[in-house]
Amino acid sequence: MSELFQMTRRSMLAGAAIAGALTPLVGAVSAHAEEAVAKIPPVDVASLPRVKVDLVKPPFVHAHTQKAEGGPKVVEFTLTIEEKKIVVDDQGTEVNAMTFNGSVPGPLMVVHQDDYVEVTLINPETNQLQHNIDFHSATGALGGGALTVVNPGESTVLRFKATKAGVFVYHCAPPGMVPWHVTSGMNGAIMVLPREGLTDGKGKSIAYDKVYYVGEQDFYVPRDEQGNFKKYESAGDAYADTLEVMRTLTPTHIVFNGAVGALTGDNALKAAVGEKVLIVHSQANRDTRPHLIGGHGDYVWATGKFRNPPDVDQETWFIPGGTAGAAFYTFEQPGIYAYVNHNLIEAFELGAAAHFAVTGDWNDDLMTSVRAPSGT
Ligand SMILES: [Cu+2]
Repeated sequence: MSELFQMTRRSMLAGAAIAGALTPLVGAVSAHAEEAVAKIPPVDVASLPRVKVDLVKPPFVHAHTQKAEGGPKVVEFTLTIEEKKIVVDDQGTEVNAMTFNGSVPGPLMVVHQDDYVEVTLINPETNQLQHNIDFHSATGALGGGALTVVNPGESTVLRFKATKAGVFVYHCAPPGMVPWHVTSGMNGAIMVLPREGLTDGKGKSIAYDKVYYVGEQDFYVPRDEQGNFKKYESAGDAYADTLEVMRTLTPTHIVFNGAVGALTGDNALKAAVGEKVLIVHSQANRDTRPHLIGGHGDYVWATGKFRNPPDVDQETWFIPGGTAGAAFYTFEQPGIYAYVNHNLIEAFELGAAAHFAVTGDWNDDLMTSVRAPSGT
């Protein structure tokens, strides 16, 4: 424990140093902002309507409209940081996770372009570590990371304008400890929809019937001399050993939504033939290459940014680490589909796989068993 507190204190000191180093930057930004204000009429944020959103646990996504109704709004979210043990496979392997709102990944937030995102970040005093949040969708101050460092018992409110449409990662980025927090589960995504909703890149609207959020996570669990995964009382106790495994760049687990099997079998994602499904997929740390076995990506924004026309009819798409991507597909056949990271070792040996369970009528025209497997 004393080691943990020393570490926390060290990270606090590092935080103070970074905050100090940033002061001139923030000042410079303010000076530029004043120039910009002279050219662009300022938005009176206080006069904008406010909407409070209750976030839901992935793979589900809170209710939202795909086309914006009215003008820009201030959209309020609350993220409570939870340090907790989670089990990441069916052997009972534990990770001393760090989470936004208790889940890995954190919840998907949805707003429209030019809305203001107002996030209350709470670090309860029951936690032991310092945290913050860096939004890849935000502009300035390390994505908000420099303005949101909270110690246990503190909270903060950050507001940023969602200027760019797309799906974007957010993650914790505490001074000196960024990769440890990110690979302990502290990441999620935000979807900034174009105000007119999604289009095929040629002006045709493509509304989805359902949206699912898949957060891919690499874990680095230390082993004992016998090769068994070790357990620790707290994240702080696990830190030194975990860092050693992290530095090998070889994850012990690569999973969707926090655990092997979190989205398979009884937990399969549900759809029906004819349903248009948007899959938002984030990976805050490593590259990934989603593939829907037996299906396709009809429209794919692999790097997730909606001002680019989507790629069409994709088999596998590449999402670089630190990015969220989006794929839109209309299911055409019933059955169980595996949705995997098509590094198949990562999918089948390390856990990066989900299932879609699709109901509906089989289309013989698309596929028929002409002769079932049999002896010759
Ligand atoms: Cu953190």
